[in-house]
Amino acid sequence: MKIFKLLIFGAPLLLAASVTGLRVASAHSFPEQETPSAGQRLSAPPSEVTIKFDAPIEKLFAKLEVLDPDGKPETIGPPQVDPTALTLSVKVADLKPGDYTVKWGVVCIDSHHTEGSYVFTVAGGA
Ligand SMILES: [Cu+2]
Repeated sequence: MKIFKLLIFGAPLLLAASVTGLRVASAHSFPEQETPSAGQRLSAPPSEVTIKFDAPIEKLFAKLEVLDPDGKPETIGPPQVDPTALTLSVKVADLKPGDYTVKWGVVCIDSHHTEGSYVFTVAGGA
């Protein structure tokens, strides 16, 4: 009876452990290098935003948005994934001084989803 109970209550734990183990063991795509980088203060506006990932990403599901201080998209055209499947980039409009939020979402080749956001600043003329 004790063993039976242990099995019942142990199963979800075991499942949780194996899922966690799987997530740790397999490749996940996380940003390795961001251009502009998180928190960076630029004296001149960038023409594009690029994120290099540490593991290949699926072209079909890659999302990259650049939002101005009012939350308005400032990207030009869809984001591009380079042939190595490691770099995601998007062209941006002529950005005025202010804080810009970069929001990204990708799916790695073993289908895990990762996403995040960060802010960079285009400095004012004054
Ligand atoms: Cu993965």
